[in-house]
Amino acid sequence: MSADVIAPPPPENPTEDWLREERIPHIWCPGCGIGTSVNCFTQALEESKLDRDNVVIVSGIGCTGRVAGYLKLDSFHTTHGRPIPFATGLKLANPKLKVIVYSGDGDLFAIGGNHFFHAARRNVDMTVICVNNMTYGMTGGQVTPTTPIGAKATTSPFGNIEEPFNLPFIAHSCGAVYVARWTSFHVRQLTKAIRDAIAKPGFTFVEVISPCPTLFSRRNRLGDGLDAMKFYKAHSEIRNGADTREVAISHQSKIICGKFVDITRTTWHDAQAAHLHRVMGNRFVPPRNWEHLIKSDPMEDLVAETIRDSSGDGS
Ligand SMILES: Cc1ncc(C[n+]2csc(CCOP(=O)(O)OP(=O)(O)O)c2C)c(N)n1
Ligand code: SF4
Ligand SMILES: [Mg+2]
Repeated sequence: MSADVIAPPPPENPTEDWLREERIPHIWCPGCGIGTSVNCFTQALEESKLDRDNVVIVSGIGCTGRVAGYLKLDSFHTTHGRPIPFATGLKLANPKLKVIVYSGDGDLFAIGGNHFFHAARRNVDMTVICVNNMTYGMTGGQVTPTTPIGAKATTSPFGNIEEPFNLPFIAHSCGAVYVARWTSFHVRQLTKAIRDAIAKPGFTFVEVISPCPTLFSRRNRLGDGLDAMKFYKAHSEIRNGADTREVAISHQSKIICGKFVDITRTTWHDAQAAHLHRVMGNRFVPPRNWEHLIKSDPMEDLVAETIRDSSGDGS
């Protein structure tokens, strides 16, 4: 090329605006599904048209836990297993925030399992995105609570014998108001699911079945990231509204995907406000930014009355 020919600028990455580019290149291996999920996430945020000053992302520890650090949002890379209580604290301190937890199957359902159950039970208003690669990727490929029976891991070289969790069933039975599962092959559906989950008040959950080619796939002789995409394409069945008891995943078996749960239940904040108003009457002062929370509240009249009453002279 002659010296006076100017090369065209590289094409803009559609997610550029959401990434802390100074932190790129990222740590994820070639063919890993985490990056694909982030692409869907940033697309969902773009489509959601949220005020990004009010969006926070919280991750735990793991390869997936690194997501928070790459996003140009108020982001928190917390300790292993603790993103949900951290996120709950953020939401309590400022109910106006849109709080999103983004972490791995090990982080959210092994060490962090207890927190997941109770945040869902309480219907704390947050979205939890779990990248389920069925292994502890970051620490070398050990068994997690989602590793299928028969799959090999560093801690089960002859194959896992422990019954894995069925994550949509757990989320549903603990009280989540929105539950969906897609694979990292289903990018459009995953993007829409994340968008819908973020838009819905209450505890919402999106599971992303994702390959870990370096540790899980290699040890189980499942090929590379592209082989995983071919597998997801050939072996996924979309069944919206499926009974969550029937969507468990076995080793290299069919993966049932779709939106399984979409219900309405009073959120923790709304229940708390209504209750305190009942008990304390006009002495109850609603939290800061309360108006934002009551928009889709099933007890809207009661809470609106709370605000009206407490904005009076307090007598
Ligand atoms: C208290 C504590 N125990 C153990 C660890 C080690 N550790 C770091 S990441 C991780 C597993 C993460 O697995 P997962 O959440 O599935 O994320 P992935 O790497 O697969 O994306 C473990 C056990 C730790 N950092 N802190
Ligand atoms: S070790 Fe596995 S989960 Fe971690 S970045 Fe590599 S492929 Fe992804
Ligand atoms: Mg994992």
